Amino acid sequence: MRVSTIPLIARAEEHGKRIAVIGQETTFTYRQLLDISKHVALSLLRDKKDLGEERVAFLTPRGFVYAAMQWGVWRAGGIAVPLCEIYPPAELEYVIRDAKASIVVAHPEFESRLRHVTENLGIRFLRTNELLSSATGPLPEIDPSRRAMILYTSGTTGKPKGAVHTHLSIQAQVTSLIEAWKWTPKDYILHVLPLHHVHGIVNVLTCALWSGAKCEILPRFDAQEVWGKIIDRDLSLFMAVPTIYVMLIAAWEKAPPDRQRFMSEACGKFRLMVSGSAALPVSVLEKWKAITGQTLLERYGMTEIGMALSNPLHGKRVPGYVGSELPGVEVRLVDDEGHPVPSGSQGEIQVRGPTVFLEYWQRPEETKAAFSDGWFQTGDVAVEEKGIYRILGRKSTDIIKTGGYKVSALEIEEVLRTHPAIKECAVVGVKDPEWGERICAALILESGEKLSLHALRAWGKKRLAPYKVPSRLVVLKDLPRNPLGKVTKPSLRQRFQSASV
Ligand code: MLC
Ligand code: AMP
Repeated sequence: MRVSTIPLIARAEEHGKRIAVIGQETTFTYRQLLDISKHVALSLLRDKKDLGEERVAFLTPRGFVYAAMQWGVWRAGGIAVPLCEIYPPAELEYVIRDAKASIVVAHPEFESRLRHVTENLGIRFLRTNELLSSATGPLPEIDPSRRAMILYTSGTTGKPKGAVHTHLSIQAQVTSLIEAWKWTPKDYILHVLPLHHVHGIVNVLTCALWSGAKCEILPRFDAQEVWGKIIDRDLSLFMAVPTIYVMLIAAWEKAPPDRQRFMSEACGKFRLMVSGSAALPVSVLEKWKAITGQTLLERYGMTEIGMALSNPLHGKRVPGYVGSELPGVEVRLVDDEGHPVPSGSQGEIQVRGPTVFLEYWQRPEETKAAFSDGWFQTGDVAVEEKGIYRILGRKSTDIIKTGGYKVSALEIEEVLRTHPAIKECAVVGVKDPEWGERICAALILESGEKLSLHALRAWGKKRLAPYKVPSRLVVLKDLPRNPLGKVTKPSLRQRFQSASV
């Protein structure tokens, strides 16, 4: 009997007995993933035939339950809204409200963070363990052009926006990467990334599950544990952000020589190691190669478009470059007037093709403004020579990439301004060898007030995800401004960089 028209899920039937997900203590086959996600779907549906794109927000530890939840929501006809396990309640509430979720599911570990939000909003609340029990019944047929997932992403205006992907756009992203990087059922990947962003969800988890491969998911990144897995397991693939490679290098450097040799030799079994989500410094690529013998493959992508550019699987990977167009993806560079620039000139990266998202959730104006003649405007600036692209930076100084997370300076400033001691503030991202960029805040305080970095961070962590909270602080009498009164962020950034503040 046909149970699903979502190709990812239909394919899993072929892999029944194979191991799909390895969690902390347990191993799950594709058959178990199919059966348990069906129970999830039926429990979500209750008496309904189809959730009809209702939003189901869920918060689970990273692992099998996450995959079962995501597939369960999809099989019930819902839109999956994965929540971030390190968000404080205020940020969780924003996402649940903005997505207009009708169901919130939490692992018991996270129940206390979500209960009061759902009670206040009158939303149906479920614990993951209530969804895993056996149930039978038919599931709806799902047209793959339907909305599948909303991922929240920061932009140049205010609060994060929900980027909507359909089953088809996710499928296009997955099949493009599988073709480019030659995934097979023999692959075994170690998953160390958060599961509310495209890198962890699509590039690692969904590519693995589409391929019939094995995905071992760690509940959080820990450099020692990852080295342990690299040594113990028969892994073939690894994907991470540059900060993770920096942390793995630091752990290698701290290890005694005997252990270092062991660690290095264990890396010989990988057929591919990928870096992305932020610029990979050439020094990190070189150090990693010296330690492991592996030349990292750097690629470029974004929540709204999936992956767009990649160095080759076979052939020369050029340090400092992000390669060329992935299968099915069209890329062009345009000048400030929107005209394509000749090879060798810099321009904004624009992307077109089936991997591109559908819309910003319930923001038609912002969706319209994000496209130009059908091309998505990334806001990233690059140069192309002989078909190979190099990222030069971003058009906006208000977008910060820290530890691979995209953060809006404006969003942080908005929160900082609610602190009773802060009169005015400006937030910038400053180049940092570990985090790529570090979030730095310049503050003007109300008269007579004092504020230490420690106190600001403790206050900030109650309102913002930890990676959004400034980790450097300076108190000034005035913020640098241009003649129109606008804070000159490049000069502020320069002052932090040269430590003159
Ligand atoms: C955490 N800390 C930071 C920080 N993040 N300090 C400065 N800058 C940051 N960005 C601090 C914490 O506050 C804490 O300090 C200490 O570091 C440890 O925190 P942690 O949460 O335990 O950190 P850790 O788990 O080590 O996190 C590092 C990381 C994580 C690199 C594993 O940032 C991560 O998972 N990044 C991946 C993000 C990602 O997947 N992006 C993909 C987006 S999709 P204290 O003192 O406060 O306790 C995308 C598209 C594409 O970009 O192309 O892929
Ligand atoms: P996000 O919005 O979180 O999906 O982050 C996407 C952004 O990450 C892009 O717009 C780029 O600015 C950045 N990015 C991703 N990959 C790379 C890369 N290889 N080099 C430089 N920047 C990158």
